[in-house]
Amino acid sequence: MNQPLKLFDVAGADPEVRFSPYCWRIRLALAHKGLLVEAIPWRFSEKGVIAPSGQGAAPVLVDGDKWISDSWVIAEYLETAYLDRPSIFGSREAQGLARFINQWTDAVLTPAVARVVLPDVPDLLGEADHDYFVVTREAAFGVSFAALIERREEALAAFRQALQPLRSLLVRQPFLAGEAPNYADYIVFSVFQFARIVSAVELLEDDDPVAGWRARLLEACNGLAGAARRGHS
Ligand SMILES: N[C@@H](CCC(=O)N[C@@H](CS)C(=O)NCC(=O)O)C(=O)O
Repeated sequence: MNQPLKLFDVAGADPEVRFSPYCWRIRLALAHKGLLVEAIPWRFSEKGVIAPSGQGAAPVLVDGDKWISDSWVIAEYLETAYLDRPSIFGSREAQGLARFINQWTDAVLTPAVARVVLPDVPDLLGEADHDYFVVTREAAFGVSFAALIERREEALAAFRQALQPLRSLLVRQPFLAGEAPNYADYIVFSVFQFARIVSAVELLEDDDPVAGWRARLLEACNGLAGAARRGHS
């Protein structure tokens, strides 16, 4: 029980550049629970290393002899396995609502932000990952990176528009979870953190209430996200 947890965490050619939104929400969940973790840099070309998890995507959490994949499954595992630690959901009811936020984020926000910043990712990757990333993501989005670059302004406007439900909540309260952040905040914030690490594009206008919330989350958990290395100057 006392051996440290391990997390396979997607990294760029520079092992300190950690950019996966799914990994970021778990790193914040672990910090929220005060759990120490060894966040091991993992590249797309290293599928063999995470084979015991039975699939090929990160994050993968290793807790003793347990290998757990999929960020939502990992979050629920952490909540149950470490019940004595601060809750990342707040309550059973809030856990259900967080699941909706997870699905909304991954179905709506993550693709919307990806259309803005995805073309900046390959520059951060090593040789073994570069072409794989371009080919798989161009196929997934059905569009070339060259076309994404051309349509960046349009994609940025669509992303800002998609934030409206978040914006109207954040003018009323400091966090999605209320007065203090929890996993619901970490899920949505992880998308902004991904963009911040991989791209110099500014996603938000200065006076957007979402920008104030993002700044508060960069400071949360002892400034974990704010201290992260960005892949560009
Ligand atoms: N639903 C999964 C998604 C995980 C995922 O897609 N991870 C990406 C990195 S952001 C990955 O490792 N992809 C492997 C690949 O493209 O080969 C979760 O929530 O953890």
